[in-house]
This record gives sequence, structure tokens and C-alpha cells, in this order.
Amino acid sequence: PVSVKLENYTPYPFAIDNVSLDFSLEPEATRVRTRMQVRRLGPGEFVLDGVGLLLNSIKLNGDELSLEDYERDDETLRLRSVPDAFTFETEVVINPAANTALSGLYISGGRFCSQCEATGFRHITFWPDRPDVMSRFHVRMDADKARYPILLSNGTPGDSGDLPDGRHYAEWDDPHPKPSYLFALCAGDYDVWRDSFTTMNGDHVDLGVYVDKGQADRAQWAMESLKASMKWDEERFGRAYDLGVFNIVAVRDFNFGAMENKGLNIFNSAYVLANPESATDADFEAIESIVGHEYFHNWTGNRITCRDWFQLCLKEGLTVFRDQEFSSDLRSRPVQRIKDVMRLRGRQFAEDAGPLAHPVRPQSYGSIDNLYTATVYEKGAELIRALTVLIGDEAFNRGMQIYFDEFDGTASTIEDFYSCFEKASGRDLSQFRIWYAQAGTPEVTVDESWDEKKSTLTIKLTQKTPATPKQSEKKPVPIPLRAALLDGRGGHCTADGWENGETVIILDEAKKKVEVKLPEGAARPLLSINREFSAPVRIKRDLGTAQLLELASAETDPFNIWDNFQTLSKTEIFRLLDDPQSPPDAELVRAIADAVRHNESDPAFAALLTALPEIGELFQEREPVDPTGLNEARKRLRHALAETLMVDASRILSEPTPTPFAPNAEQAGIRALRTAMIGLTGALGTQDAARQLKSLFDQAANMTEKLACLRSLIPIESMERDEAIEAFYADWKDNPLVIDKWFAVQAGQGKAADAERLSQHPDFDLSNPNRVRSVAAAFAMTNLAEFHAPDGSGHKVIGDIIEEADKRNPALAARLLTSFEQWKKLEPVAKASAKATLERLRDGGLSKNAMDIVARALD
Ligand code: DPP
Ligand code: ZN
Repeated sequence: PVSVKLENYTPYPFAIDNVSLDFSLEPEATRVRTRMQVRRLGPGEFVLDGVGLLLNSIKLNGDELSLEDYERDDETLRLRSVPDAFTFETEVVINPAANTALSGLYISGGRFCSQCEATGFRHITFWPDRPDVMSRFHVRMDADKARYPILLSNGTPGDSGDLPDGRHYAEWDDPHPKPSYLFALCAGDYDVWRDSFTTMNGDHVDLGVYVDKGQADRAQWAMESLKASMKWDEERFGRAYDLGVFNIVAVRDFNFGAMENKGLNIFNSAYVLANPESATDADFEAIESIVGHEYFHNWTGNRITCRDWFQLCLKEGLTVFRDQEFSSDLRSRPVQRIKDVMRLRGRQFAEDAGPLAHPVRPQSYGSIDNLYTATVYEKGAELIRALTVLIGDEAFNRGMQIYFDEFDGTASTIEDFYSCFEKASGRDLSQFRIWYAQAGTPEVTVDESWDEKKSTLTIKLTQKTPATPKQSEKKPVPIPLRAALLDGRGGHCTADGWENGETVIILDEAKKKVEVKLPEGAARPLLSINREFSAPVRIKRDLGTAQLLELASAETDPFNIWDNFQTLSKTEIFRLLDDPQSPPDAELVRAIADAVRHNESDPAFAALLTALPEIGELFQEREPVDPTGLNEARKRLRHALAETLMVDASRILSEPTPTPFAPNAEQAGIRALRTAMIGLTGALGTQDAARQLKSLFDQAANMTEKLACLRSLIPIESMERDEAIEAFYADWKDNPLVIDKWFAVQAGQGKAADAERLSQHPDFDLSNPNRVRSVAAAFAMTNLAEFHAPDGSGHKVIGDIIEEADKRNPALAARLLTSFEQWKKLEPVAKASAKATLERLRDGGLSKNAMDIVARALD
């Protein structure tokens, strides 16, 4: 496959200061007239991107061009010679109704909507479809007034009015120059939840959340989240909104979670619609963070955008960091940190350890749609966080202000961004930038020794980044490790250079020795390292169970308390895997249970303590890996924990759930512990547990607990399970977002046969990404033991879904294919089946996006 290379970047030789777009909207034949003011910046041909466009007319300075004046192929339009300044006009016709790839202009639920990142705009009109060409957009559209009463685009509304034949028109103006990937258009009939916001500069902003008819009340939480985001960005980063209008439109068919189009964010309805009856706490939390994320893009992404797609992490990593901080400030910082790290380890570490590994800023890519990865997003965010630890919050905040001041209105690079922090901190950050160029998760070994006589603790650190595809040699990176000396009584030991017993150790070479001198006669301190997960690395320490338990009880950092139990549980699961006859370690089980009880006053944290490492994470520690065996071993440990906590579970679940329902962190924490107890009840696996869960299911007053009961019931073969599955469907069959959950819990907890049955269900819909993911991603990405079952049944059902999905929606299919990323680590039987499935897909013919993943996976 051809790949695009960073080293081949050249600036576009023309500026297009202004563009007018004129849409005459019809589902099957929308006419698009484009008129642009072009000015030459340097030598080069005038080349525009354009795919699947029916060309009606093409004019230069008002004169229609003839066939000799330009060249056209499937992807571009090329003019042989153009003057230094000119007006260029095209008229094309497109067919939104036939657009099943959901990139460009398409129809969802009978309404027009668009998705242009990364390369959707070329499906709408001819344009240099690259982020470094920034223009002021003026949009006019006309449409049938009865079917499409609301017409939206970027910026603020201008003229509007009626036209003959029942049509009407509207104009929109966006004064901020932007790249084409931020263009948006929506047209249809919606209900709107309106509100307003006054910025710190005193400017009034009209806010609207546009949703399906009859659902305006389900947009309230998104609106609250939007106002909270606007306020937070002012307070934390001094950034105010810059237009009089900000709109969000919810659409049911959407490839991404949401899209930050200037002034007109378009959202997957899963991240907009919520009410207490139909949404879980996880939904409310996700809406809050995604609304925040897209809003924060206004400064990090829109006003300062990316020079080219290699710089994607410039906007995504940074904006994920910003949304994580937003959630931490609104909710619990330690709980947020743990959740973010769970996601990082589960998805990004896995990606980094497999055939799809790539640097946060890659040197080349085959298909840009496949670069929207956990590495670019999550590791990209971790690098910003590590930077804050390395240079300190104050220098970081100053650097951000320099960035906003110096690069506003530009299309920038990672180098530009880092130059601001070099200025702010007075440090050379060139070594830090190696993080961006190197794939793979660094492994840090920590070895300590204590010299009683000298009262000195010697810490020996080493780092090593494993080889990744096409990158075998790795350099040391600067790894900022927050550390503390624990006294074992809930406090810290003092030592030279360790203020309050804490410091940041920068491991910037392959090896480093740190000597810590304690006061004479001091007792041996315990070392707490990588506190708050200050660097995205794997820590290897040679500590036994007893030492880890001691460390866990001495810890003062909530993240590390949780993480010590994760390490202990991992070790124990592998021991159980190797020794299937041996019972789970009673001391460990007791210690986890005690920690849960001890933290009941912080129920969200206590709930996380009950969560054992997921199979996807355990996968990374062994090769070859036997997912079925791992799952059994994990279940045995979980069963023992459930038995030990059953008295507590009964007590916690017999208390009333908070009413009236509020989606705040406090109530969500209480429900999180309740659902953790529901999960443990299910882990008992008995008919008695099924009866208990069914009765909790029947009484559940909110979706969080109802869904938790259903999830826990699925693996227990029983009448209660079957009744719950049926009752849930009957209650919610008219709410597609809730039915997505119904599909997802069954696929996530069931067997390949269940995934197969669900994919044949009348409500399964290959043209809706949420529904496809609710079966295929829920099964292949969260139910790894069944997906990688040695008989190949899991691979087959997912392979079949991907093959069908790819014919309509390549971006979706490619994303689902990444579920195979760990196939090389599998035990030989499942490995052969995964390989055969990938080869079958490859040989059957795939889209370019899907082929890019399969080729790399098989390489
Ligand atoms: N840029 C979007 C987001 O991550 C994805 N299209 O916010
Ligand atoms: Zn983003």
C-alpha cells in the first residue's frame, strides 16, 4: 500500500482567503457551488482534492474552462496554469443518500449532516483538503422548508427567508479562518434545548442542542456540560468562546464519538441524549467529558490547528489532557486518574505491544482514518501530563499561554508547541520529543537496597523500550517519576532533597542510581514510585506478595494503593493459571476486601478496588497467552473475592439507592459501589445469585443498576436471566441507545453463538455504527476469552460482520479489525484461527482502510 510520509510535507502553494459555498439540498442530488478567492504563495500547480463528485461547471475568473484546461482523476483536479490571483468556481452534484461511509455529506434519520475530518470535505466539493489551508467560509443553503425547517452551518447566522416551491434558504458566516475538516452542515427537523452563556469578556453566546423530535429534555445534561466546559476553559486556561452562537447537533449514525466543527459540533447521539431513566452514570460522565473535549478543541484544534495529519496528537493528545483535567476538577481526581490509566493500559499499551504499534507522531501512514488511535489520543495525553511533571505546573501553564499567543490562527506542529515550553521553562526539551517519535511502552525496573549503617536508600533504575514494527533501536526518553518515602504509618520520611518526603526522579538515561540519605538511625523507608502514574511506563519491581501488601498499606497515593492491588491480583491470576488446582490466596483476598471496606466512605474508589485487571491487560504479560485459561483463573479469584465480600454486598445493596436521581459524582460514586456489589453477586454464579439479581433488576430505580444486574445475569444460565433479557427489550425497544446497551451486554458477556444470534437479530443494523459496535466491538474488544476461543467461532462471527460492514463503511470496519491486534500472542490453536480469518478477509477483497489494518496486522 502507498503511504504518506511526514518528510515529504510541502506547503500548499496557494492561499484561499475566502470561500463561498452554496448548497441546494436534495437527498439524492445536492448541488454544491463553490467560489474561492485564490492567491499564489509560491511555485506549484493548482491541485484540488475531489472524490465522487459529478462536475457540472468549472470557471476561472468567470470563464468556463474547457477539457484541455484541466486534468481530472478519481481523486484530484489539476489546473495546468493559473494566474497569481484569481476567482475559481465549481458546480458539482453529490448524492448524500447513497453515502454509507458517513464521510462527507450524508443522511441520518432523514436529515442532512456532515463529517469532514479527516478527508470528508473532498466528497462535498473540490478543495485542497488539507488542514494547513485555512479560509473564511460563507455558506448559503436552500432546501424544502417542510422537510428541513432548520438549516445550520458554522459561525453565526446571516440572511434567511422563503423561496418559491416550498423551499427556503439560510446563510451562515464564520469569521475565523478554518481548515475544511472543520466545515459542518446540518439540515432537518429537530427539537432544540436552548440556553445562553456570558463569557468572561461579557459577550453573550446563544447555545443550542439539536436532537430528535420529542427528545429536547434529554439534551439538558449535554447543555449543562457545555456551560461547565465554557466556564472551566476560562478559569483554567483563560480561554473564552469567540462567536455569538454555539450549537450541538445529535445524530444517530456517526463514525466517531463527536466532532468539533467550528461553532457547530456534531455528536453521536450516544454522547448527547440522557435522562435518569435511560442513561447510566457512565453515560452521563461520557457526555460531560466529550462535550468538554469537543468544546476545548475550539482553542486546541480549531484556532490553532494541525499543519498536517502527522501532527494529529497536537490537537488530540492535548485536548484529551484538557478533558481529563476538566473531569478531574468536576469529579474526583484520583478516581478519574485510575479510570484514565485503566483505559490507557487496556487499549493503548495493547496497541503499543502489537503489530499496529506506532509513535504518537508517526513518520508515515497508509490511511489517515486509521490514525485516530489510542496511541495518538491517550498516549498523546499522557505525554502532556508527563511534561507537566517534568517542567512543573507553573512553567506548563506559562507555556500554554505562549502557545495561545504565538500560534493563534495558525496550522502548527509539535515542534512549535514544544518551543513554547522551552521558552517557559528555559529547558531544552529535544530529548522529551523522542517520546513522540518512538513507539512502544518503556519498561522501568526499580531495584532498591538499604544500607542500615549509612541510613541510605539506593534506588537503581533502568529503562528499556521494546522493539516495535520497523523500529528496533530505541533511545532512552526522559521519564518523570513522582516518588515518595513512606514511613509505614501513613506518613512520609524526610530526607535530603525530598520535601515532605516526596520528589520527582527524572530517569533520562538507560540507567540511573539515586542515593537517598536519611537521618541517622532512621528505619528503612518504603519507596512509592510513579505516583499518580506520572509517566506512561510499565514499572517492574521484584517485590513479593508480603512486601506489596506492606507497601499497599503504607501508601499515601490513592492511585498507587489501587495499583498495588492490581499488581498483586495480576501475579495471583497468573499463579492460578499455572496451578489450576490451587485455591486463591486467602490473605490477598482478605486484604482486597479489607481495603474495599476501609474505603467505603469514598465509594467510587472502593468500587475500583473490586475491579480485577481485565483480560486485555493480562494478555500483555504472557506469550503465548491462553485467554480461556486466563479467564478461568481470573474468575476463580473474583469468585473468592465475591464470597468474602458477600455480607458487605448484602448490606450495601439493602440500603436504598439515592433519590431523586442526580448524575453528580457523589451519587454516581454510591451507585458505583452498589453496581460493584451487583457484579460480585453475579460472580458467585449460583441460581440463588440469579434470583437475587433478578429481584434487584426488577426493583432497580435507575439504568446504572438495572444494566449492572442484566450484565451480571447473562453468564448465569437461568430462567431469571432469560426473563430479564426479554423484559429489558420489551421495556426499551423504542429507544435505540438503550437497545445498543442490550446488545452490548449480551455480546460482552456471552459466547460466540450469542454474538452470532445478535448479528441476525431484526434490530441489528449494518448501516448504524453504534449498533454494529454494540455487537462486534462489545464482543471482540471486551470479551477476549470468547473472541479468541480456540475453536475459531469468535473469529468467524466477527470476521463475517467486518466483511459486510466494510462494503458500506470502511472506517468502521477498519476500527473493528483492530480487535485482532494481539493475535500473534495467542496460543497456537487460536493464533492459527486468527491468522486464517485475517487472510480470508484480505483475500476476499477489502477497502483501503481495512486493508491497511490487515496488512500491518499480518506483516
Ligand atoms: N476530532 C474528533 C475528536 O476526537 C474526532 N473526529 O474530537
Ligand atoms: Zn478530539
